[in-house]
Amino acid sequence: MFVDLVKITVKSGDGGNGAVSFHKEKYIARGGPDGGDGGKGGDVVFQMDDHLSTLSSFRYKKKFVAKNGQSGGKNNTTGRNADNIVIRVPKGTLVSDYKTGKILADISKAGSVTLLKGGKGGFGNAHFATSVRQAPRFAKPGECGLELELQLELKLLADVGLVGFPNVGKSTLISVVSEARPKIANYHFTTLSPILGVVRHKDTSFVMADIPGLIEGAHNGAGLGIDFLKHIERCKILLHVVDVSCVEGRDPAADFKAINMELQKFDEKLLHKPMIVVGSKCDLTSCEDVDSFKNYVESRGYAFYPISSATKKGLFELLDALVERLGRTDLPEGRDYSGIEDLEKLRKIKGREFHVFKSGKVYEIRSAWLNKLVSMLDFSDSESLLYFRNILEKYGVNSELKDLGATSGSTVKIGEFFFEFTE
Ligand SMILES: Nc1nc2c(ncn2[C@@H]2O[C@H](COP(=O)(O)OP(=O)(O)OP(=O)(O)O)[C@@H](O)[C@H]2O)c(=O)[nH]1
Ligand SMILES: [Mg+2]
Repeated sequence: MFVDLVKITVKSGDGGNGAVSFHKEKYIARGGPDGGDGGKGGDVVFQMDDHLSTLSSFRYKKKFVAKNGQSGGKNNTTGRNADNIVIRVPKGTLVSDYKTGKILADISKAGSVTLLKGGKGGFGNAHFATSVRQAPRFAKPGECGLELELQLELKLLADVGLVGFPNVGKSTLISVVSEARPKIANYHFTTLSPILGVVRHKDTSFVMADIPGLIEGAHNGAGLGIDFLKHIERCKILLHVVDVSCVEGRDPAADFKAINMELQKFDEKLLHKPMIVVGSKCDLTSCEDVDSFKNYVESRGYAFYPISSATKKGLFELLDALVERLGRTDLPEGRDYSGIEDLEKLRKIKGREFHVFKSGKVYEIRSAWLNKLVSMLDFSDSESLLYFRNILEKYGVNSELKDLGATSGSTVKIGEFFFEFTE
């Protein structure tokens, strides 16, 4: 089965927590703070893999979680950064945010794209030492990573895309000009999923995509419809194959018009792509029949090539024309995927997220990172307490508590920890 649309979940790693530790050495009574910083959480990275041609591996594995950074240690040892998680996808994969539909990355070039960064490690207590605070007993928790639902969509990246009605000879053509061996048969919808073939001509080569036949109403999902129209979007040139043999009793000009109409209804831009028209199965027809269609097509500004895949007539001229045309055609315009920067902002916001509720007389703060902080602090230590209060002030928790009606002396709960609010 050809899988070209999947939903997966990814999560970048949390940063490691900073450590609270004091230097210990024989004969030195009270050493200074030496708690190291936490390591960075792993990033979520996408990498193009030329050996993959479908997204089928994602039918079974759908969750990708990067590891968390290691906590800091004593003697100012920094925690180890976690390895990144690398997700391999075929060339032409578009990665988008499942919820917003926004495209985040277009994996079309060799190399990798860092989609989600891991959380930074928290500072160890050594970091908080000052001339007046020589023995801080607190450290900072690492930043949280971000979990996100993504949609992966594979859109073929081919130089030339074959379009046309079913049974007009698209697969036969790709089978005689490339090494691709698609199924060929005398019925409609023989080809059920796109197939790529590398065409070598003279001293150059290009990629041709055989796309399943289109029919009227394809833009609304008729036949194999929209599933494959979207692949056409990323081809440099369209090769419109029209059966001119008339053995099925079809009218080539009407067929040509109907397919163009489908392309246009799907996306106006498709019709502005360079298009070359091929009259196929010429071995089954007479020259006069081909001439009238040739005139029709040329009068509309398209180049026309009569061919027969059976006798190979006209193929050399067609390939010459494709190579020449490709030489002066750029790739379809690139996508804007500024979304990656937004994700970094989102990760920062989510990493410091909190919600405040009132239940009875108690004010409750729900927050993953504040829970983490509370579990790390020693509240019998006045400096730690001060640090905690500063954090509540700095990140706006205090003002939200006040908005809900908290006053000095009100009870506030974070996880299993209760404390008194001070304004
Ligand atoms: N005589 C002759 N028959 C051809 C030629 N090209 C293709 N055919 C025949 O036309 C029929 C359909 O060919 P395909 O290549 O499978 O057509 P297709 O356009 O890929 O069809 P779908 O996959 O259904 O969209 C087959 O029986 C081929 O043998 C040709 O140049 N000459
Ligand atoms: Mg076919």
